[in-house]
Amino acid sequence: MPKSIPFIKTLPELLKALQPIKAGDVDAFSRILSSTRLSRESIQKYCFFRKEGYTRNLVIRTEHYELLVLCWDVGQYSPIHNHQSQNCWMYVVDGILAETLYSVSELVEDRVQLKQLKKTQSDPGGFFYINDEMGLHRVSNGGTVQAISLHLYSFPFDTCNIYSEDSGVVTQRVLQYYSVDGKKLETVKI
Ligand code: 2CO
Ligand code: FE2
Repeated sequence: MPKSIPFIKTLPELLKALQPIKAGDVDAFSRILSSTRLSRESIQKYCFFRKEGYTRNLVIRTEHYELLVLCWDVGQYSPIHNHQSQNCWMYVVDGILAETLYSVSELVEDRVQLKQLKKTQSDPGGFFYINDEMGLHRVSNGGTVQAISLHLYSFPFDTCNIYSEDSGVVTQRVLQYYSVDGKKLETVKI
């Protein structure tokens, strides 16, 4: 029987559980994220919204992983993107978020073909896992209230590929933090 752990309800508990885990231990990260039950209040310090798009707010970054709070206003969504061969877990703290999963063909003359595989909606407490072998995804807030999610990436990564659904053109995006440790950065670009 796999060892079960009690629910993690506060951010300090979550940080303590993550602290010894090394990149590559996918099971351990999955067990921790699936046992997490954080309220919006417990991560309020990291919540920033802006009208131009979702925000990425860094909680902690180590050599093995990074933990972010992402804030999605009503109607906001990510581009279709990959995860640079890293593991990605996403836990919904508040609101409702949808994940649309795509398969991608080989690159031919700088273009790919995308195929929508499925769309899954998640309430608070729900979580998704993805890596590049599973496909690409788009995350969207199609609900009527703000949404907040917790994202764990292992290893951390600073760029990803984004894919145009219409043309299949692939470009690289530099990923930016909107805030670090609860403080908005002055240097944020779109
Ligand atoms: N990967 C996207 C980002 O870090 C968010 S979608 O969930 O993984 O901006
Ligand atoms: Fe993602």
